[in-house]
Amino acid sequence: MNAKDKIENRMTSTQTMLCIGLDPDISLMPQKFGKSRKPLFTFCRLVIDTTYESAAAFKINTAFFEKYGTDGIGELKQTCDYLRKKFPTIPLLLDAKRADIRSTNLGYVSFVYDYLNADGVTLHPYLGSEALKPFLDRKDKAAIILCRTSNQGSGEFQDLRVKSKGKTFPLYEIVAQTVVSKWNRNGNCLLVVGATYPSELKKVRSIVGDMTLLVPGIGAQGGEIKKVVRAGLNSKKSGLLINIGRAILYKGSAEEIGLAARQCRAEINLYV
Ligand code: OMP
Repeated sequence: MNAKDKIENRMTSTQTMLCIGLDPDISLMPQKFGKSRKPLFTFCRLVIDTTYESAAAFKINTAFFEKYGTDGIGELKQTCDYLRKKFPTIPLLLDAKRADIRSTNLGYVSFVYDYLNADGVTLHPYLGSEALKPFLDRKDKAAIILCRTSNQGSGEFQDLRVKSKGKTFPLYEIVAQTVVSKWNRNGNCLLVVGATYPSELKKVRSIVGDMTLLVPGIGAQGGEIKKVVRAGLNSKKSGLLINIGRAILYKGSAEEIGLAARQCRAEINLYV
């Protein structure tokens, strides 16, 4: 099954649009994890085991593992293997924000898809589709392309007005238009739009039809579930992977983490 179908199946079969962000930060975890031999893996395993019922997908951010060099990469691999083995029907998305020239991308593709066995990866659009071909050609995987990011300064480039066919549009709209009309030939593209920009999310939805959007920025970054769901649902009352990391991960005990995930999922469904 390809990644797009896997994501849609999971969302439909479990009635959830919650994506759990696995961003293991030792300074925010209960102290006992810091003393463990494999703190990142041990913490992620606990989060996976306590939240999987609420999860439409897990998004693993590699930065939190890369920070620890070879040990961190080992724990990243272990976390991916654990997820694939124990919950094979739950999509595993990698947040690594990759993109380079085409030949270099082949290395990234091997790391992400052959070594880690992920279902999709986040990508920068800046180098264009010619460079991203090794990702876009993978019909079985999801190419998750940054469109309008959640950070405060995202407008510096993404709001720049660009002329296209006699009209001007902000750059993020050009990205959305281009991805939906040209890059998505294999039906394997998703776009990233920050929860902190609900008006822009609404605009992107009007451009891309039913394409699934990955929406990070709820909670710790100030985004609100209600605004995201109202602005971003597609015509099937679906099409959102609402990513939440810190606002679930660092709630305390395993029970509290599980409860936080269930509450987020319920809040999302309240507005559908
Ligand atoms: P929390 O703010 O803790 O929920 O985590 C957000 C996660 O989403 C982090 O892993 C970010 O790197 C990621 N993210 C954003 O916060 N904003 C974006 O615009 C894009 C991403 C991403 O690509 O996932």
